[in-house]
Amino acid sequence: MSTAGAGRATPRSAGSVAAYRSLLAIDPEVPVVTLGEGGTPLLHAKRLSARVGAEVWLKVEGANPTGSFKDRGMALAVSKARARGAGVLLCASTGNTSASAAAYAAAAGLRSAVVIPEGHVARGKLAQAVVHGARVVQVRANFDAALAVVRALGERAAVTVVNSVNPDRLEGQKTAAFEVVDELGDAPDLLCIPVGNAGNITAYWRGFRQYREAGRASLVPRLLGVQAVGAAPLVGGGPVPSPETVATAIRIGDPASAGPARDAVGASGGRFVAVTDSAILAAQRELASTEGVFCEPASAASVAGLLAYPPAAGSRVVCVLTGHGLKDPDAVAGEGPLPVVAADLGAVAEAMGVELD
Ligand code: AN7
Repeated sequence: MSTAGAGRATPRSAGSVAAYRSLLAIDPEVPVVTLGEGGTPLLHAKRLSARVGAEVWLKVEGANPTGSFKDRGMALAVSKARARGAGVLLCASTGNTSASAAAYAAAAGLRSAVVIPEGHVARGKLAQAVVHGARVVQVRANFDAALAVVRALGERAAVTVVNSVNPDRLEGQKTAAFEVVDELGDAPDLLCIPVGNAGNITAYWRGFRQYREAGRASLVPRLLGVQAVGAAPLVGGGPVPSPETVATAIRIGDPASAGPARDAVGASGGRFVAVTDSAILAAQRELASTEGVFCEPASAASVAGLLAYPPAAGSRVVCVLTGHGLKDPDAVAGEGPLPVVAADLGAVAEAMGVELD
């Protein structure tokens, strides 16, 4: 799979838009803004595979430049926005979109502003928005209210909204599905993916469909869309006014892409499921300690969903790990105090539990 402009014939650092340009809606003359997004690892999860009796792969989207999958869509959206003469990029965010928008705005020489729910954005993500020079506005409300304000601002002010209500975002995010198929040689049987605003699951579905229609894949996967129990509008059947979950990235009660996501999951023969916060944190810990992959809580929801709803024996499964664990170090505190001893051979050996001979 390496015809020019489709598949990774281009160098990795040229980014996902250049790699798949001929398959994406972007005019040939538009210069690409890139930080080298895409080309992320697809790792065979040996212990998880053995545990569920399937062939499980991890799509490690935390390896993107700002540490989440948002960079794929941001690269395309910011490229097109700059070409159209945009000045200020604006988004509402639970954290990762704001980090990505701020970084790509900086790379493009544009300004950015982000509206976030006060007190519910993980520390690493907030640091990214600040260091990349975004104007950060916190609102005393949740993400859904922040997005409503941003959409209204998009109508009334000279700003370009780069939330996934901007179709260029989902267009760029299709590249993750392309990569999965290019690497596995076909689409998997099942895709497990966390769902917040429901853009990414929609984008994967479009990508898989496009590849099957182009004859690059023989099937499309069933979609397992995973939400947190306290923020599960697509499982419960309606908006959740006060969503709550430790996975702050997906603390969303009224997903903007609910309609297309429902259509995608239905057409795939899949389903939406909800997992508890404790199952999310347990899955995060298990991935980190048995596979060596540290993802943020929202991302671990995909694996928690897989464990709660095991696939058919022997099926091929991809779990999308949407963001890096370092985004949210506070989510893994709560270990109790770690031992502190004198820098002394005997004391350290004893604290480690090893015998000296
Ligand atoms: C790590 O950054 O909505 O279902 O404002 O950061 O496409 O919304 C983040 C979402 C999953 C859910 N995993 O994806 C934002 C934001 C991580 C995320 C999701 C998000 P969508």
